[in-house]
Amino acid sequence: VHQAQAQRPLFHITPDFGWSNDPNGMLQYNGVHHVFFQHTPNETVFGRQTWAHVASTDLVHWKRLPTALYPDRSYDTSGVFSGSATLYNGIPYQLYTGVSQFQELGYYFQVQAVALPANLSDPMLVDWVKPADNPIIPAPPDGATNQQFRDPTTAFYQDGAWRVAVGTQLNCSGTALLYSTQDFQSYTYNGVLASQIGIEPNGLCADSGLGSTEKCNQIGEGCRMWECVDAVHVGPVMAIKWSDQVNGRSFFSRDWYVLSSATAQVTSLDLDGPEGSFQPGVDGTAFYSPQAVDYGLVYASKFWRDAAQRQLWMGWTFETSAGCDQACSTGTNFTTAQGYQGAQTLARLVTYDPEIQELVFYPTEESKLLRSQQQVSRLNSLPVNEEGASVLGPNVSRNQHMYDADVSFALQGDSGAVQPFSVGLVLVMGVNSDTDVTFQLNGTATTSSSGMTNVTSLGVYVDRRNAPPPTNTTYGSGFDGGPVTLPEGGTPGTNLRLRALIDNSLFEVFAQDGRGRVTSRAYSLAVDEAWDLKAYGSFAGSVKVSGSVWAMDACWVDDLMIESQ
Ligand code: DQQ
Repeated sequence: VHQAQAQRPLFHITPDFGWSNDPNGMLQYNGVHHVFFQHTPNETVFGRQTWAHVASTDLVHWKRLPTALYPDRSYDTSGVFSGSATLYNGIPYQLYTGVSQFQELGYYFQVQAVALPANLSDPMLVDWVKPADNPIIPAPPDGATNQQFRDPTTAFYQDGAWRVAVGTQLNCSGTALLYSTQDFQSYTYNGVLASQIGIEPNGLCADSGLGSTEKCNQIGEGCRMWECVDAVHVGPVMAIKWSDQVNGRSFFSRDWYVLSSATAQVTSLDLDGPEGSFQPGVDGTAFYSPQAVDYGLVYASKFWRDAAQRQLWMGWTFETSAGCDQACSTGTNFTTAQGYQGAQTLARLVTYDPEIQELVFYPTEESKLLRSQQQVSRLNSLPVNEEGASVLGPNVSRNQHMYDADVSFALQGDSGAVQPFSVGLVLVMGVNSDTDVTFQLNGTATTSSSGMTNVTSLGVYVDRRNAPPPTNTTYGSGFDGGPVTLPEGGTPGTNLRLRALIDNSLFEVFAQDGRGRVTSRAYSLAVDEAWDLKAYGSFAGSVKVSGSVWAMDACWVDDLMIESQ
């Protein structure tokens, strides 16, 4: 087994073989959760896209199903691109983007189409049909073109009609177009729902809290396209989310969102108003600064609701392996040996946190079902220092590097002192220490004898100094990370909490129950017994660690236990 294959993530959704990207069309139907994703089945680079299909009864154990959508119509012959599911009168409608004429035009000609289940009594929804009146939205409004017109959202009911947003480029700016429909067959253009203009008066780089200007400089100026837009209600707020494509390069960018309050949301869809578009703000406060959905390698994410009306979210986490300077869309020896590209994050629950006026994203409760019987260790007041202390018990099988580490750091120190601190987990990935990965929280704390009482700033950083075979080059220079907002004057005795879901080469790291999140990939030069996970802390005083670490199971199952309806 090639080292690349040995480090394939096993509890995240990946394709058996081939290229994968955006999650599509998620829905729960008759008790079964469905996830589709962009897939080129016959090669490990981006090609003629299909919709791959997996299903689950618990949102974490998945069964592979046959490809759901193929490029087999004149309007989608070059690929079936991203889209979203809506349950309307109990029927799942998959709105998606059909692309064609790639050979002739040199670009993907984009229209919006629909697919429906062939058999509504099949809980697996294996077969899909494309009605004869496709494409349902053949052309964008004036000013936009079929070259940049894609990724319809889940429909939401507002002001007496179903509304669907579609991403485009207008006046060189990323834009979400709004459509209404009464019957899911004919669609009326309503106007601009949201646009980069107005949301980023000072430019995204200035407002993003990206942490470093490095990526902003790479992005530079240039026309923008909003891919994979979403418009969702989360508790009292409405969120507009977009995937920011700059100069045709999706992959240096991130997924961003802005919020509006519930009252502003009604105005936002009052398209006869002077602006005629979404005005971000919370409780009357202008809230222009876009927030990152995840500070790591996540793109083209999507929100959906399950039958219990939970707001859920999942995103594509792409490769940065083996010398690729972006998502390896052209492939390398490494990605060929790996046999696949791209994975999906775990499903995350999305809530609105009024204290910090941000969305919080955290793995669903079901993620705990992946914890195996083997609880690797239960930590209680393990004192740690800058050297770090192993959090893995003595009898741990280290053949597979799949763990869920949920660890709290209690800072001890002088009463009232203001101190910089850093705490974290270090993943020692092999004998070559250059491949270590660090999950780290930094900040400043005012402490008392009872522990931390005030955190003024906090960051999550993943150090992914990558040295994958065969190039032996280092990918990335330091950190992916961003701020974790804690309110001024944190609760006395609050611990810093870090949860690291480690799946061979894929890491999802959460700080303070989802207020901060970073997803990253890294490969080890040597997959061997030297692997370890250590907690460390650097602080004037000391740090005590508590929590638990579990070994994790793989997500793949051959059969789903379906309760008869
Ligand atoms: N990927 C899809 C498009 C989308 C882009 C094609 C985002 O629909 O705009 O695979 O990664």
